[in-house]
Amino acid sequence: MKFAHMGDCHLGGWRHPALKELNFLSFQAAINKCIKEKVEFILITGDLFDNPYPSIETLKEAFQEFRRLKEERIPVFIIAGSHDYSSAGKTFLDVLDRAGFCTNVSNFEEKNNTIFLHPTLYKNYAIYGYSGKKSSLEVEDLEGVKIQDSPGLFKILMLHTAIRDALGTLPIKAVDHTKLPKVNYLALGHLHIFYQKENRAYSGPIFPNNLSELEELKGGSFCIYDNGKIIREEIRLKPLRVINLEIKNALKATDEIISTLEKENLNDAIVIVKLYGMLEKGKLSDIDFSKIESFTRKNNSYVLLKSTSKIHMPDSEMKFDILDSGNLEQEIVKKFENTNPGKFNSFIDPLMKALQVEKQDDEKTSNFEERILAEAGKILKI
Ligand SMILES: [Mn+2]
Repeated sequence: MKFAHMGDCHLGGWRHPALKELNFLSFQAAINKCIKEKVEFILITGDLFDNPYPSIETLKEAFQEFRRLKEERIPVFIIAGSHDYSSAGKTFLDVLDRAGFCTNVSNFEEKNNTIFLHPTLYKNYAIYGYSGKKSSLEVEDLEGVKIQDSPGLFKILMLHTAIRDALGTLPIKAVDHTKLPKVNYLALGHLHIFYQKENRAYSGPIFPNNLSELEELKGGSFCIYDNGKIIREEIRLKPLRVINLEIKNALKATDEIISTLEKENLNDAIVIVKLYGMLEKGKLSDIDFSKIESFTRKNNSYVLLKSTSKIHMPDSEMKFDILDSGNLEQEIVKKFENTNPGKFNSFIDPLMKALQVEKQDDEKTSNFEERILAEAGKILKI
């Protein structure tokens, strides 16, 4: 009895091409491991794709991996997550399902306000699933959920949701796992953590989905269930170097950052430069990031990521370099943040970036709206 459980693959996630690639390579590494371990099947607990309308490029890569699994005769059982399920109920997973590359196991009926799950049977397994929804709407659905019994079979329940036990006191809507139907294995997705207790587990994401996750998790993971044991498989394809540096003088910062980086082995690494502090001299635009980037590139780093959101200007009387319009936006936001401190300020920059995306030529307005809303929702964590 040996199967794999992965989820939150978020294929097509990340704007930066190098990280988008690493996200995919991590998925590929997980598939390689599953083939090598000769698992009987793979469970994917939602968020295979980062959005309900993946790009052609993302689809090509994903199909190629599903094809390898099909050739190896390793079936895939899947549910949609909060990211790959549109509010219109459409999901690209149904295309994969119809093409015979996976089975969407979210099969249920509603009777007197109760969700009743039907199993997908495979060998001596009964696999039940219920997809995640936007805004954690699935949490209410799952209250009182029932399953159609499958006597004598090993029962697996796949959910894309938050369970209270894994969250602690975080004020997020969550399911009480003790009220869920009793099964042999509860395969969870949605929370980007690795959690394992008794017969239930979150696999963790295949690859971290943003900068803070990357720092926290350092890489991706999934699980292999092997005769009652849940084994965590870590996926770390690149080393991570995080530089935290206080900057007071922006005019000297470029050299300071480079001399700090000189002490690190940057070879093939994901390099994160995090700057913080109150600027006493110069302004953010005095830091020459292209010089820093060419330094890291010369030292063969895989990618350079920078975070400057914790750099502050001393007063609101800032001089704007009107000619540099990209910088102007940033300076205005900084000025606003300095005079209006608040916990929502950290959303400004990512929201501005997210709302800059353009509608694609053949994309319907409603799809585009949904994509924008999903992106904004992700940033606002709603
Ligand atoms: Mn996710």
